[in-house]
Amino acid sequence: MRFHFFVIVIAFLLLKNTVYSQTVEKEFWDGTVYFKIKGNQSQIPKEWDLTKDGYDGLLRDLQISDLARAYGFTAIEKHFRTPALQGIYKIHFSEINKADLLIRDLYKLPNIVYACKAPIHHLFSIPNDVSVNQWYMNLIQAYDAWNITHGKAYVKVAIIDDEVKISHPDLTAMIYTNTLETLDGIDNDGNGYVDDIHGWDVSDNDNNPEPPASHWMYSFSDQIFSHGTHCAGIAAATTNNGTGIASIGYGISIIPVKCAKDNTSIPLALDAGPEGIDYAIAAGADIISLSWGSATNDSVTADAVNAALAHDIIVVAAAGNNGDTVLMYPASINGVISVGSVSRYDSISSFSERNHKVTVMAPGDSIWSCMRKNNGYMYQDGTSMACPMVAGLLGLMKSLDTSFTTTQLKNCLLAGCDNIDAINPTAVNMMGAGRINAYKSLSCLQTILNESSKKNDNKFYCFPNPASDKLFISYDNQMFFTHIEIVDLMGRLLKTIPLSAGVNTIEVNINSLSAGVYLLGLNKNKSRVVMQKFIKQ
Ligand SMILES: [Ca+2]
Ligand SMILES: [Ca+2]
Ligand SMILES: [Ca+2]
Ligand SMILES: [Ca+2]
Repeated sequence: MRFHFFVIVIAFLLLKNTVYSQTVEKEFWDGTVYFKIKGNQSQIPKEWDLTKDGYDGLLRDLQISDLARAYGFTAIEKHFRTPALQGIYKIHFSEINKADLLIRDLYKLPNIVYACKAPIHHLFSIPNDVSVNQWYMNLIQAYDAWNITHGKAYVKVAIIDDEVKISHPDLTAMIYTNTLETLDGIDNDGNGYVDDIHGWDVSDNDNNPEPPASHWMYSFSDQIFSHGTHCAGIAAATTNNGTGIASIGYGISIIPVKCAKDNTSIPLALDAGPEGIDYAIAAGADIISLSWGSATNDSVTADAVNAALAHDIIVVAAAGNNGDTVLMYPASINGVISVGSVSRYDSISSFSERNHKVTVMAPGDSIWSCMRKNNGYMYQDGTSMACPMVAGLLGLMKSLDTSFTTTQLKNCLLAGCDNIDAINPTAVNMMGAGRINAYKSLSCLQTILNESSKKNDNKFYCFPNPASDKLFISYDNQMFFTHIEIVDLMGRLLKTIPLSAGVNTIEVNINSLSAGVYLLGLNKNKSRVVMQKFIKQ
């Protein structure tokens, strides 16, 4: 019995993040630095997992063989695939007291862009055991919003977190499937990830983002490796299936990205958040949800977030849980939607950060969602919970019509917010646009649709319709549209046709399609501007 008690106390302390295995750094992973070089990317080895020979060769190429000896490098990792991030490497080294010296020496390299420590990104949730149900759906007018639209499966929210239990019965139907990938040990779609059919585990470099039952604390606490599952449920749990919970996203898909190692020394923290963002870019996420952060504005996380923004992805992040005005990152990076938390009475949650970078507030007190244990449900508090609610709402908004730009979606998210200043006089100007209101944000988008509905008449059409083997598509490309996509009614992409400038009619062979109704989407980068239905006979 005594032994048991001892183990549980240790588990509790670890949970509170008061005891780390960290010996040197409090806010950074010991023995880990990132660095980024510019230069000839073709010299970077093609293999993502370097062999021993590749490792030595890489040290020579990077001119860091001397540093490797001096600081006792144990591994050098290169995870990033997005072109803007490909110069980033992660070094693990044994001389853990010398991180600052190593960074100083890395800055002497000829092609260095930056070098920095790897921040511990803490998950912004707090255990909670209150017991009432999904009260927040009323507060944010979700029921009225769902009368306007449900979510569409082709809208994808990436949950970048410690795990996602993709087998949970209230999540599994909503997990995105990479249809270009088959389970055969080969990277079929060439995105750099082998067999990434249902997301990716960037920390352990495998295709299974599920929580690891092997972790020694797994059976001691329901909180361990359950955070991402909870967040995924808030954004996009299966809705109207007669089980568990509803989600604001109501039909959108989840890209699960695991960013904590199965054998992590610090539960409730991430070691590979930026790498997770990199994967979400590769997987074609529309929205990225980041329920974690640090007070450090490190270069790698900023680089990864900016790469996502450059890909026209909406990035949503939790504002932080210290209950003060400190800026946390990635939430406070320019262009990120920073989300604070309110209670059911619209009062700011005591734990929520409040500052001039907060973009919107969302319910984050006593949020009932999925947990990994027994495929059940639990309450959690935190800006961690408020964040995926906003990500899920943006997914619902994007589902209303594919033509919306990210700017229009963000503008209507903010325009729909309810002002809660009167309830929170001490936090005025530190709660962004106010508390989200799903119905008002969707109404805002409807207004835009009504105003623009006539403008695209007669500029994009197809014939004959119905068609049997050939479909002719006419378009006027003064707007620099990039491509046309053929999708089925489930939103699955079947064909991509690149466009050239000018007024054109192109011929498309549709022999491979089975009989049924399809959609033609005219696209500008990631945004579908117009859609047309056609019937294959
Ligand atoms: Ca792949
Ligand atoms: Ca494969
Ligand atoms: Ca795994
Ligand atoms: Ca459900």
